[in-house]
Parts: sequence; structure tokens; C-alpha cells
Amino acid sequence: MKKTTAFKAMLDSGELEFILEAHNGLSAKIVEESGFKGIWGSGLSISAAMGVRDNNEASWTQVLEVLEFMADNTQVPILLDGDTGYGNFNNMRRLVTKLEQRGVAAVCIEDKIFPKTNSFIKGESQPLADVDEFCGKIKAGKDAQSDDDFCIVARTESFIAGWGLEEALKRASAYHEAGADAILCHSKISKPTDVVAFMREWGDRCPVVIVPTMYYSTPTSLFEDLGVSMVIWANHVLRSSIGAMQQTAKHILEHRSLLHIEDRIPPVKEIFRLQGMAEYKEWEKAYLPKTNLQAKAILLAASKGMAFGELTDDMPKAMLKVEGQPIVKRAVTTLRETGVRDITIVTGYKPEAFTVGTVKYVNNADWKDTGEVGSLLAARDRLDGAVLIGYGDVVVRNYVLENLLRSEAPFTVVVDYSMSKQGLRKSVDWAQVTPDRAESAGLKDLSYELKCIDTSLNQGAASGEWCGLLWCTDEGARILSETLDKLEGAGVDVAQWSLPELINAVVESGTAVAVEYIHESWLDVDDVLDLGDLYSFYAV
Ligand code: SPV
Ligand code: MG
Repeated sequence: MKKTTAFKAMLDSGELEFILEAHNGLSAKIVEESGFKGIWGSGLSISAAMGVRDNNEASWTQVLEVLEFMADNTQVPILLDGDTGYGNFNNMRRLVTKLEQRGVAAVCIEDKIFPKTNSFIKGESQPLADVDEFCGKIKAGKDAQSDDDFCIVARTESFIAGWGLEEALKRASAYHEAGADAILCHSKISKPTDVVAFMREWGDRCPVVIVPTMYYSTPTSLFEDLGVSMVIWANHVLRSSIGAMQQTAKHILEHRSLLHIEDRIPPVKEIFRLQGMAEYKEWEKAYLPKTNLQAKAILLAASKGMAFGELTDDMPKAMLKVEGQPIVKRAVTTLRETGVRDITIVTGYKPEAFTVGTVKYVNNADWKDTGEVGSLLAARDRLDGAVLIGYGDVVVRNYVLENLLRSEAPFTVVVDYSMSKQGLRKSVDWAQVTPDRAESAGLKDLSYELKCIDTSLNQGAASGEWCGLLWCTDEGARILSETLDKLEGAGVDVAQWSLPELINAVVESGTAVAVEYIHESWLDVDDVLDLGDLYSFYAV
């Protein structure tokens, strides 16, 4: 239903309806979420929220801007408190046109003189508008509207200005005749006397709207009995926010700490929810180039590094330095430069030796008696979304990570097809890939799939060497978690496994593991000779 139609239906529903004040996009959303069927765009509240008086100090276009944010942020109709229409008939025409364009359902204008003053400030000395002039303004507004359901509420300030019932009735009749869709009868006394008197005489000539700010203690059932159409709760959201802001400011100043305030105020994530960040995130996926800011990384760095002899007596090999920089620090730097911020290092041997800056650590206390998957299990709660799993002693060129993290396959591994490995010196994680790079040389846009990783293969039977990186998208991380659950459920001691064994299990379970081929561009540091290579790796 159009907002205009919804508002008109409220006025004409034959039941007492309620609308609540809001003064910006946020408060409008809060009012809507709370269940109100409509919103009062209060002049008092909007001006107060801007830090100015309710004396038309804010220009009408500044008010319009606020209304646009309110209307954009809500589905329920807004009745704007349009003061005096911000001028004569001509200003009124333009106002109505602009309100329609910005999705505001209705406007209320009051029979005072521009610039107006709030009704609760020296109301009796406030001059009322000439009746005919005001009727012309109503007519001009009605003629300007292009949507038949747009409503104009005519507000008489007769009681406010001390003119009483007779004047109120005279004015209300004239405004009704001029085409007003409803009459707002305002009063500033603490008893409902004015409104009761008015309603008894007025009957049901047209819908009547009231603002019981001053006669707040009146039971709502009385308004119902009187046949009032709509009640405006005119400033209570603003007032409660003022109280909350004052308390919080005072508290923080006094306590010089946030400790005791934090749990008493809505969390930051509530702001994000109200701002609709969830929707933004959905569209971000569709429109923004992929970034890795959400991706996490787990670096396995538990082992001592036996091949280094005495060098690792006091520190794990991942913390061995070349040119003053620990190996794992270089891996972390590459991750950071690629946009991965959330990095967890799984330590084991001498966890206290790790000083890599702002990364998270988890420790695999059983590092001596477990395999790589044992370390991965220590960081198991990190498998709750896209995650890169790698080793703390492997370094790669930035582009390798950039390409890898762009892969949308659930799993992707990096395979070096250069065959330049020092296979003689140490065991190599050979990878078999289909199609084999050698077979498909020159063919473009092929997707490669891992068949297995196997140290017992020989160079001839392998497609390349696995570089120790496994990239899991959200889906991949979920599958990996489930695979671990299943294996454990079946009584397999997966903690003993190497990462290649786990990857092979994923392949065997039927999930394709994509391969990103590279040519060199990486290094794993397993012994002292590799430390020399690491120096050259960064020297060039
Ligand atoms: C407003 O909310 O700005 C109103 C109602 O006009 S009152 O403040 O009661 O005049
Ligand atoms: Mg007002």
C-alpha cells in the first residue's frame, strides 16, 4: 500500500490510531520497528535535534532533507509537522509537491504566522492567521497534490492563543470546507477540557487529531470515547534520548572509564543493525571486487625444526631470523599486504618465543605427539568462515596469495610446476593434478584439480610440488569442519595426520580441490641451507 493511502486509511479507520514522534532517519526506524503504524515528523523535535529553536530557524529545505532520510528509512507513513507551511499559499504549494516527491504521506499546517513559535511558549500572545488566508493555503496545498491520497491536516491554535471553543469551531469548519482531510485541535492545558469541549460540538464532521502532551494523564479510553481519530505522541522519543545522552555523558565524565557504561547501552552492533549493514554486506558480494579483508589465516608453527640443530634450542624454527626478521613474520607481512588481517599462529614448541605483533596465538600443547592436523585442531574454532591454512615456515610472493584468495572453489591449493625442487635433500609434497600442467601447456582457462599429494611419488609422476597452502572459502571451511567431525566420529586419530593427508581425505570424499599453479615464487625453510635461500628470496 502507498504511504499516502496508508495514512489516509488511518485517519478514516473509525478507530483511535497512534503515531509517534521521530526526528531523523534513525529515530524514524526505531519508531517503525517498535510497531507504530505512522510517524510524526515533529517540528519541535527536528529543530531540537538540529540544535536550534522551534522558531523556523532551520529552513524548510533543511527540514525537508531530514524528512527525506526518515522516509527513505521507513515503510510507514510520515505526517510532517509543516508549521505554518513556511510562508503563504505559494510556499505551501511547493512544500506539498516536494513532500510528495520525497515520500512523505501527509502534512499538518497550523494557523499561526511565519515565523512560528512553539505552542507551549507564550501561546496566548501568539497571533493567529487570518482565516481566509489560511483557507487559501489549504486549498493551494490540496490543488498542488498529485496523489489523491496525500493528506493535509489543518491545525487550529485557537485554544493555544486563548480564543477558546467558538473560534476553534469556526476555524475548524472553515478549514474543513477548504478541503482539509482532518483537523488537529491543539491544547496546552493539563486537563483534556479543550479537546472534550471541541469533540462534543464537532462530532464526526471529519477526522480529528490531538496531541495530548500537556494532558498526558488523561486515560486514552476517553479519547476513544470522544471519537478522536488519531493521537500524536509528539516528542517522547527525543525526550527519552536526551535523558539517555545526559546520563551517559555524565557517567563517562565522572568515571573516566567505559567499564560500567558498556553493558547499559546498546552495543555498536545494534547501530550497524539499525543502519542495515546486513543488506549492505549482501550487495557488497555482488558488486565489489573481492577483497580478503574478511579472510582469516591459520599458520601452523608448532614444530621445533630438528634439522636446525642447536639453532632451535631456544626458539622454534618459525622464529629463526634472516636479516633480522623471523620467518613467520615474513609470512605474516605477506598476508597483511594481501589484505588478510585476522591471523592465528598455532604454536607448540616454545610458544613464548613468538613475538610477531598483532596476531592471535593458540597453542598445541601436544605438539610433540601430534601431526599438523593436531595443530589445526587447536585452531578449530577459526574454521568458521573463509580461511587460509599455511605453515609458519613457508613464504610466498604476494601475487601467489592474491590469486589464491580470489579463487571461488571451496578448496584451492597452490602447486609449483617448476620442478626446481631440491628433492634430493628433503622429502617433497608432490602433487598430482588433472589435467597435468605439462599436458595442457598452452591451453588457457583450464581449471585444474588435485588428485592427491604424496611424498612417495617421484618427480616424473608428479605435476608439481604442493607449496603448503590451502585456501578454503566459507563453503570449504564448512566442509573441512564436517570432514574433521566425521573422521573423529569414526574414531580416526586425525590429530596424527599431516595436512596433505587431510587434503587427500577431502579429495577422496568427493569434494574437488582446485589447483592454482605457480612457477617458483615460494620457499619453505626446513634447514640451514634454506635460510640462505630465504636471504636471496627477499634480496632480489
Ligand atoms: C511539534 O511536535 O512540533 C508540535 C506539537 O507541533 S507541539 O510541540 O505540541 O506544538
Ligand atoms: Mg510543531
